Amino acid sequence: MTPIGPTDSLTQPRYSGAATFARLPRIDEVADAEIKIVGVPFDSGVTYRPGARFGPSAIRQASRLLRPYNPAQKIDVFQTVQVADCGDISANPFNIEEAIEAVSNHASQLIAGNSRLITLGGDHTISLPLLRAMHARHGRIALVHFDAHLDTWNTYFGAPYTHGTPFRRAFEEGLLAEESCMHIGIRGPLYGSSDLVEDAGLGFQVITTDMVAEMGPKEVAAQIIRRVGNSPLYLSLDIDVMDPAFAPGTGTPEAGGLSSREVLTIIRALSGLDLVGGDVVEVSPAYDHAEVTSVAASHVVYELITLMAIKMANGS
Ligand SMILES: [Mn+2]
Repeated sequence: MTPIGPTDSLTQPRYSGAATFARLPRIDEVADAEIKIVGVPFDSGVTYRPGARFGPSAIRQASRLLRPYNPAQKIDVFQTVQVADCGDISANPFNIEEAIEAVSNHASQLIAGNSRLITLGGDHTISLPLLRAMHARHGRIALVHFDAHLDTWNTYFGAPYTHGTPFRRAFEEGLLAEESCMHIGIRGPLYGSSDLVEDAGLGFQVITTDMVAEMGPKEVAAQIIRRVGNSPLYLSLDIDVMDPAFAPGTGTPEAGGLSSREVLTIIRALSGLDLVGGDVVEVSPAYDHAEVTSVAASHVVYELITLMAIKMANGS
């Protein structure tokens, strides 16, 4: 069956109509979708600037400009597999435990068949419940985490579930294929050198922003491919992995980051990996200018969809 693609922007102007991701159909407009997009407007786990609850709607708005054919990957993404927008998960802003429960339950329903899921955040707290859902469906997950920050801290003000702690909890809960996990783009000041020691104890390999600059995006991708192998892969991207010049609209910016081009080049080079899920988090539109950040985020999502479409087109 031919997938139902996005609204044709040559017959209906792309700035009109409902703001689904990339003008794709809603999930209730298709029989089922092989790739599902869902938003989690939640930012009650942030430690500094708030506002990522408005990330999903900003990314969808910026995604109006995406077109169906990806020339870098030579694929008409939305004609290859059915992609649909599943709207937003309702997450309680006043109760983090209840919110993450809702996210994992809803995400589990979305991936119950053979669907792959990409989530628009929201702050980084949401990656924990998303990994819980992925683990329940696929077993231990290889996590490739693009971020300026490790996000493996233990607690903030005694709170275990925050945007700086999701991957410590995921490790403790046994969700991760530790030998396959990586952080990409780490930089900026830490609380102490113990942060890195503790993180290494969880099994992560770190490729810092400086290392990306030295080895180049293609070699970074090659190292990711070697480490992930055939494991089911979850790619979590905090938009602050990009320099504030490319992504000012975020909660905890760090100078000296990756360019959007470097990030997109790395991701494009990952085709062949079994990407079962991903998220793009920490877009905080109130700190954005001219949609710079949400445009970058929408392109990351587009490249993740493309990776999934390529893998599914090749029969898996
Ligand atoms: Mn983060």
